[in-house]
Amino acid sequence: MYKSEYLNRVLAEVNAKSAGQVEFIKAVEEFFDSMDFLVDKNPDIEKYSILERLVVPERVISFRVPWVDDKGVIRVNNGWRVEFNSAIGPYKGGMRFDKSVNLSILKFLGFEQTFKNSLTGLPMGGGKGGADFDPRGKSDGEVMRFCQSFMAEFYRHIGPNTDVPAGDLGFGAREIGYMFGYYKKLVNEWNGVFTGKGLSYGGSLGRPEATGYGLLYFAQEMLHEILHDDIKGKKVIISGSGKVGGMAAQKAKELGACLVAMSDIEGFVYDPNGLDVDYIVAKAKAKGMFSKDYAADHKGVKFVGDPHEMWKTPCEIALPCATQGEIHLEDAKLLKKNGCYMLVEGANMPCDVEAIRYFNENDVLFAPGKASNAGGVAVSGLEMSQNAMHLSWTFEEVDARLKDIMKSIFNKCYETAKKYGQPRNLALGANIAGFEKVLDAMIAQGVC
Ligand code: 2IT
Repeated sequence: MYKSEYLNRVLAEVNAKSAGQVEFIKAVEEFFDSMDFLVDKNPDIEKYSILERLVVPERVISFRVPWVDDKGVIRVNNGWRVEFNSAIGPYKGGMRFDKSVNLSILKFLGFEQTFKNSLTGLPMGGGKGGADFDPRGKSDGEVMRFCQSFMAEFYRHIGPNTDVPAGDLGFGAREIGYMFGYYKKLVNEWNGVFTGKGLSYGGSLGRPEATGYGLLYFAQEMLHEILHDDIKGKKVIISGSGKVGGMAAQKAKELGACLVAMSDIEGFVYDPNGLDVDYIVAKAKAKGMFSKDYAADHKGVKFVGDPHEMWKTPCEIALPCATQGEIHLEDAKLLKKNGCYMLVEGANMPCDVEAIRYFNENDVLFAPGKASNAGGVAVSGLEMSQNAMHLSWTFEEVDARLKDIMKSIFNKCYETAKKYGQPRNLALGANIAGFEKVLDAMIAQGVC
């Protein structure tokens, strides 16, 4: 229950109209926690029915993706693109290929993306898409045929000024390449319709590193500006062996942090003296996982065959970088009990709304993914600029811009949180600061 009757009414509508969409409803609830500080102060929000409009995607595209596997069997998956909000720029956001993908998850991700993209300061709206297709264990030929079948429908909905997809879980350089190639063939035009492209065809240096590096730049800002401390020597734990986790581990090491535990889908490894980050990054890149090999190759390291158990590990800073719903209230309590005083989300909503409330009430400094993992989409925005200008920047130039953007996102969140009398509540700061620009744009553009 919110203080504001308006919020209670809109949430009831969301519950009724999006019944069963658990992830999406949770994302709206978390966002409304922050809106409760704002809606009474700004009557325009209710007057223009902004929240009623904001919780309904502008467009949802849902389609059949038939493809032929290596044995000649015809297979069918579901494909989607949720074009959530284009008030401040073309729809922008990643594509997820995973068995778990459904409309609820894509709506939650597209909703979050709208505020994340706004926080970057770049002109990008929010969108997200994908398929309930698992590329793991599929041959390159199968993945290519799937991507081409997907694009045979998808091409008509996207474009460099309309909707610009990128990667997410299960959707990396290979998938982007196949999709981009087929798009180009269908529309007979070379343009920057995807970001995260390979370097040989318009990709940006620094894009693969951007989310993980940006996460650490954001964490450093939190430490410097709020806790008057530094990450050097801090005991850090990271979940997830994908690009975000790997690049976060690499930057954490470079900044002098001590990575004591890290997980993949098979389990986690723990060494209070610090893990070998180079080994982990190389192994994860080659195989997608590392923990079992790490334990076999390093004497005295502890291996546990359940990644979720890692949240019981003592640490100072936790960086969940795997996926949504990794950290529940009980995990949050254990983290706090075992010394964790700062949690920075690398994934999208790895923490449940109850866990976030607990952190904020119990002195664990928390940063929401829509702010702290925005480095990925920020560098996607820089890739769009480079494509539009027909030039490419150096890694150093992109990295310097990324650092500036992460600093500026942190400042917006922190200043907004202070303005609302909740200086340590960066989730509040991120939600309100991300929302305000979208609000202005929606009011200015009338009822559409
Ligand atoms: O969640 C995210 O921000 C992404 N998957 C990246 C989106 C993008 O357009 O680069």
